Amino acid sequence: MKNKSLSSLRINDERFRANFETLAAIGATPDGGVHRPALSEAHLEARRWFLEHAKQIGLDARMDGAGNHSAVLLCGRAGGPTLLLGSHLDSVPYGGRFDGALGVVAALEVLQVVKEQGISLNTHLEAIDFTDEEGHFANFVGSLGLAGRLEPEHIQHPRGGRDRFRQALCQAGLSESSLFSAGRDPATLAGYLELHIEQGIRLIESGIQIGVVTNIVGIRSFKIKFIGRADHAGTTPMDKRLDAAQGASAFTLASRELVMNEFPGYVATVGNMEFEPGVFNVVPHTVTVALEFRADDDHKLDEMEAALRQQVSVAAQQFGLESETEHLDNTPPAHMNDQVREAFVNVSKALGLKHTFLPSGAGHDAQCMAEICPTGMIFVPSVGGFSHSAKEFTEWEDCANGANALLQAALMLAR
Ligand code: HGY
Ligand code: MN
Ligand code: MN
Repeated sequence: MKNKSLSSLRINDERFRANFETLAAIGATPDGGVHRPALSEAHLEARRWFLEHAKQIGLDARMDGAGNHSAVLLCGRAGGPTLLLGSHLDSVPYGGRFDGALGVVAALEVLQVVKEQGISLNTHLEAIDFTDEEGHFANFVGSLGLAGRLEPEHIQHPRGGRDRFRQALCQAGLSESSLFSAGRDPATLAGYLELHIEQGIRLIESGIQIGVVTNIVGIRSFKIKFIGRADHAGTTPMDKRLDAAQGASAFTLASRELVMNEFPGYVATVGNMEFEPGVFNVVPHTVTVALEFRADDDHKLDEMEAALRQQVSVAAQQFGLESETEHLDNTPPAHMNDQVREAFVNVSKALGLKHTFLPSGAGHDAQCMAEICPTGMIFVPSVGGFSHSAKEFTEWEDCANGANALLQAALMLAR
């Protein structure tokens, strides 16, 4: 096929939508969202769907040692590198149907179009679904594994505990050691492209269809224990308590003030607190706080970490508590590749779609892939900016625009 006719190629919108709906039914919640935490039964079912669908459309379906699921189309020159397209099929608990899933279904659709047209390219194409993008156990375990950047410390303290992680891996046909076998030789990779919903309001408010991502935030996460003493909730006077709940709460409130005043534009979140023993009539002896914070440069992350650690000490001291801080994850910020960005800009123009440049405040597998190959992302508008909730919604026309931009960018970079 000539370059000119390649540029007129489009995805099959009806088929793309039908596949998206089939997938959204797996782990569906009554409010229109999905509940597919990594390696849960619903997630494994979604992944079975991926493999079966890939086989049905004549792609070579595979799983690597980190559990990443791939569908490969050998459309490139013999021995040529592979251009990866994808995202993730896991969701946050009770999340939305678009986050991750859109990019995976779009990647499969792109490969199907290229296959049915019998197009020969310079590089092969591979649709990929990364494992645990949402960090149910360990942030980006699949893409870190593939990038050869997974270190033992990443899986030392999985969220939910190591036993549960090992058990979940085993159920998925994986093991802790297999995770380290997924590394790919960067020389075999032509790049990585990801279509995703914006998860914010910038595109929808400005009426722009495509956001070309410039960079992705770095994310650090910690578990912080405030440790006091269990006491009777009825007989221990307020001033005689070593109440872990007070320290955890003081820290939570202080972290907001700290970030708003000293790190404007950046974010810190206390996403969970576990109380021990966690009953009405006992002063809690321990509260474990789940903290993560984000910034677009490592130096800023260092400064935030130091300031937040200081706040932990202050809050603990205020209530006579001990504290322990355990470092869980550190995903560095990443820049998207200039050439890939340019390709997305050019295809947006050619498709008559308005585009703008946006940084990503959400984390993505693309930030791990950016360490080893030319990587880029595009966003499509999120109605109301909602995400990580069942209210997540993107107009279908925008999903289709994004998939066409992905198709055209893939063709541009792969030929
Ligand atoms: O947490 C994130 O930013 C992403 O959605 N995984
Ligand atoms: Mn997400
Ligand atoms: Mn996502």
